[in-house]
Amino acid sequence: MRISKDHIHDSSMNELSVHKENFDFLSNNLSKKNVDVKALIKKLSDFQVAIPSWALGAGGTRFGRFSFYGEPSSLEQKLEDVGVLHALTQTAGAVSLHIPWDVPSDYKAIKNMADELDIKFDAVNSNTFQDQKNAKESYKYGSLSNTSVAVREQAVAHNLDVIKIGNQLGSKSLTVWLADGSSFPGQNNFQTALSNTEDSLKKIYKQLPDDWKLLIEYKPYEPNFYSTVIQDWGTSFMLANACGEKAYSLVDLGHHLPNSNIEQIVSVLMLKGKLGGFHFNDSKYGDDDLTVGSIKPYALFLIFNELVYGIQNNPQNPDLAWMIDASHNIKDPLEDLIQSLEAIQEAYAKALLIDQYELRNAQLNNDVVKCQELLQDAFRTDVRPLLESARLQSGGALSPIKSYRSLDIRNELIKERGKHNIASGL
Ligand code: AOS
Ligand code: ZN
Ligand code: ZN
Repeated sequence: MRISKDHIHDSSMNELSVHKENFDFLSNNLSKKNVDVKALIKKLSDFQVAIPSWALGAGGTRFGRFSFYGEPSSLEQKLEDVGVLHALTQTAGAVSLHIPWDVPSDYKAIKNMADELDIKFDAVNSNTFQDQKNAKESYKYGSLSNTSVAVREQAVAHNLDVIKIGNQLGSKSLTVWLADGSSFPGQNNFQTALSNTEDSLKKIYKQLPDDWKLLIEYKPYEPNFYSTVIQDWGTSFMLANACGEKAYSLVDLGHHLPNSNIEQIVSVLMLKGKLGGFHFNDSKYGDDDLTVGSIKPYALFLIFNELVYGIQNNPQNPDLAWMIDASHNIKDPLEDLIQSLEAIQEAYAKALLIDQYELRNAQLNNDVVKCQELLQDAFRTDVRPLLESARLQSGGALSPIKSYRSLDIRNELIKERGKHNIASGL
C-alpha cells in the first residue's frame, strides 16, 4: 500500500480555498501579536511522533476483541501502515518496535523500506511481561525484580538482545516497562523487589551503547493490583539516577493516579535533565490508552506548556523520544492515530503561542488573573489552519482523516491483505 503525493494533493483540492481564508485570518491576527507564523509552522513540521507497532491493529480488552480487517500481520505491513500515516500527516516519521513481536527477518530489506517511507526507528521496547515461546523461565512472579536469579538473568539477557536488534536498525534508545509487582499484600518484599530491579537495570545499562538512552517507564498499577515496583516518577527517577547519565524517566500520560499534576512532573523532570521520553494517550479512569486529546485537551495543553518551556530553558534535558501509546477497540486504528497526531500538534501549536515573556512578568508581579488570561488566550485560539499549512507545505493532506476516507484506504488494505481477522484468528 503506497499513496502517491498526487493523490494526496488531489484529495485536498476542494477545500483549499476555505483553508486559505482561515489561514489568512489567523496569521493576520497572530502577526499583530508579534507571532512569527513562519517559524511556528517550521516547528510544527519538525515535530515528529513515533507510532508504536502495536497500535496499528485493533486492540481489545480482557473481555473481547473486534477486528477492523486489513490489519498488518507482518513487520513490513506495519511499516506500510506507518508510511500511510506519515504520508497523510507528515508527523509520523518514526516507528517504535516491540520485541519479540517485531523481530525483523531481513534487516537490510526492513531498513530500505523504512528509508523509502521516510521513517526512522525510534525507541525499541522489551517485553518481559509475557512468557515467550520455549522460554526456560516464567515471568509469572516478575522479571527484573524476580527473587530467582535465573529469571532475572533471562530478563536481562532479553533486554540486551533488544538493544542488539535496535542497534541494527538505527534505534538509539531502549524503553523498559515492567509489569513487575504484586497483587496481594504480603506477596512481595518491597525492598527486595526494588533492589533486584535496580541491580538488573544496572546490568542492562552497562551494555548500553554510548549514544543510547535507557528510558524507564513507570505506572501505578495494572496488571498487578496491589503494588507495582516502578510505580511512579519518583521511583523511575531514582532508578535512572542509580543507573547513570544515559538513563531517563519516561512519562506515559495514562500512568498516573487520578488528578495527578502531570505537567508539574514533566517540569521537575526537565529541570533535573531526566525526562527522556513520552507516551501520549488520554484517559478518564486509568491506563485507558484512548485517543490523545479526546478527554482532557486542556491538561494536554498545560503539559505542552511545560514541555515548550523545558525545551527552551533546560539545555540539561536531552531531546525527547515522542511516541503515541494507544490501543483501539472500536475505531479504525489508523483513523484513531491520525486523530491523536492532530491533537498532539494542536496542543503543541497552542503552547507555542503562549507569550513566555509576558507570562514570566505576570508571574513576577503575582498577577494571577493575567497569568490565566495568557494561558487561556493561547488555548482558545483555533490553530488548525497552522497545522494544515504545515502539512500542505510538506506534501501531506489538508485533512488527513478526510483524505484517508476519500482515498478509501481501509478498503484498499483489506483488498491487499484480505479479510483475515488478526484479532480473533478467524
Ligand atoms: C504499559 O502499560 C505501557 O504503557 C507500555 O508502554 C506499552 O503499552 C506496552 O509495552 C505495550 O504492550
Ligand atoms: Zn506506555
Ligand atoms: Zn500503559
